[in-house]
Amino acid sequence: MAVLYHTEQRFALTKGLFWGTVRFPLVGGSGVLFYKVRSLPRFSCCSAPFHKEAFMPKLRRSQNRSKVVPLPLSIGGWCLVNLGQDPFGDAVRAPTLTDGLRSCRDAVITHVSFHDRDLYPDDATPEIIDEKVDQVLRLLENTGQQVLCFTTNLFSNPCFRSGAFSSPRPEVRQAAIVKGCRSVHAARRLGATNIIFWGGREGTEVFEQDCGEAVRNYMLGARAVIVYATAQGYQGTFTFEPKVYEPRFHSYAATGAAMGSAIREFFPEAELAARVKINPEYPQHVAMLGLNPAIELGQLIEEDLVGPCVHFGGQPPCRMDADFAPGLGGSPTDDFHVCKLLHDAGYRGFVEFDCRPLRTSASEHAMQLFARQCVAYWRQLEHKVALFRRDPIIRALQAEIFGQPIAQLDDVLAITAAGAETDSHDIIGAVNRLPFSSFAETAAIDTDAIEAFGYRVQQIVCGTHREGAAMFHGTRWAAAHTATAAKPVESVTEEASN
Ligand code: GLO
Ligand code: MG
Ligand code: MG
Repeated sequence: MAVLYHTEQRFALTKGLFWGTVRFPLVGGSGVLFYKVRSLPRFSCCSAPFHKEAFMPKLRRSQNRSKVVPLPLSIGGWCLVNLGQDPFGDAVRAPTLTDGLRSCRDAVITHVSFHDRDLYPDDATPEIIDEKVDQVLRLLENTGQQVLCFTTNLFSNPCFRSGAFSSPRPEVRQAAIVKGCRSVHAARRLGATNIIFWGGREGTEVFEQDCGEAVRNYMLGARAVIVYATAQGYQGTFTFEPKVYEPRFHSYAATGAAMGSAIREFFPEAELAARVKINPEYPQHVAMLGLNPAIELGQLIEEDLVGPCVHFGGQPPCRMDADFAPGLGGSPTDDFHVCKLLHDAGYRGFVEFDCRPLRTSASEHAMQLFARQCVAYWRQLEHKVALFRRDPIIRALQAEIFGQPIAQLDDVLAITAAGAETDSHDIIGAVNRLPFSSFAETAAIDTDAIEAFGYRVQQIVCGTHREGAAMFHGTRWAAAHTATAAKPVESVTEEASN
């Protein structure tokens, strides 16, 4: 019979309020849990309610012109104490959490996240956990920062070498659930408002098990922790953090889309679906496979799958997870589009830096400069989003790229979005009313503005937008160029203009 702690009985007498109320199927055995999960209501395309309003946005987000309000910032506590070791070389620095937190506070990173293992050993007793949590709370009181996320390390302990929630061995899956459930207490005490599940070991090299069953076990294991946390009164949110590979060579539910699909399948209840989301890591976790973060993020936002934080850093494409400081190794244009997508969607969650100084930075000053770079780079991106929104050339280009709405097309989309219950005559009639004349006429539409848009975005990202405006002279966007030259674009973010 699995128990959360061997000392639970004794501990329940002294701290009955928290530990004494553990009445989860996990404690009594896995059979009950499995039965309950199997009898979940299933989602299906046919039976799920279809709200057409949700699919018919009134406003094109990409033309959002509102003021850019800087997003709040957080950092992984594990990044601050990174020793710079790698599989081939030893530690090169010994930064303290206190110094790291101070550097971040000075750079105005107001929040920090922790793994259980960052604070206490995997086999820590409840007394030791409380002691360590108290220490961290005192430290944070001094630096004035708050905890954003708590996360269970299910990848370092050798017991998780065959996977954690998805391991083929039930003993290992049980250990993962116990460790995840133990984290709930620390998460609550630290005031973490989100719990992250990063499945570093949830994968395979030789396909020793059915990959579908592995995903099911992964999700049901995490679900056990989530339902347990809720039963314990935890009111925060939960996020899964997908990563295309590494440390396993093939990871389960490895992309935002795969993870989103798994979340819908295994968290079908509205109350859970509203609290179980994704915290993507951009660009690292997608660019390491050559995928584009903006493509993934756009879809996750559209499907309301982005949780209360997004991990951020720097990544050369098609390389192992680099976790460089933001701006190093990757594409500033892709980073700009990530920032723009979040702001266009009105995202108010945190940008959490999950990255670290290079191994060549071995002095005690490294962390300070690194923290400043994280903040400065993100604020620069926000500044550029503000410039983009106010840029008259961009406006002229967008007007052409998007053209004018076609009322009959909107009718077809509204009627078909309403689902199969709509009268078939209405559907057929609406399609027949489309004012389509010929493919040749459609092909004659001028789309030159699309490439020009790419040039202008590149100028804004590189900071050459003022002189670059001259390049548009003589084009049909020249009037916009004149306006730009006459009236310099102002910064609209407070931080950005500092
Ligand atoms: C590794 C991940 C990892 C997670 C962390 C939080 O590539 O990014 O750092 O973000 O464990 O769960
Ligand atoms: Mg990562
Ligand atoms: Mg991460």
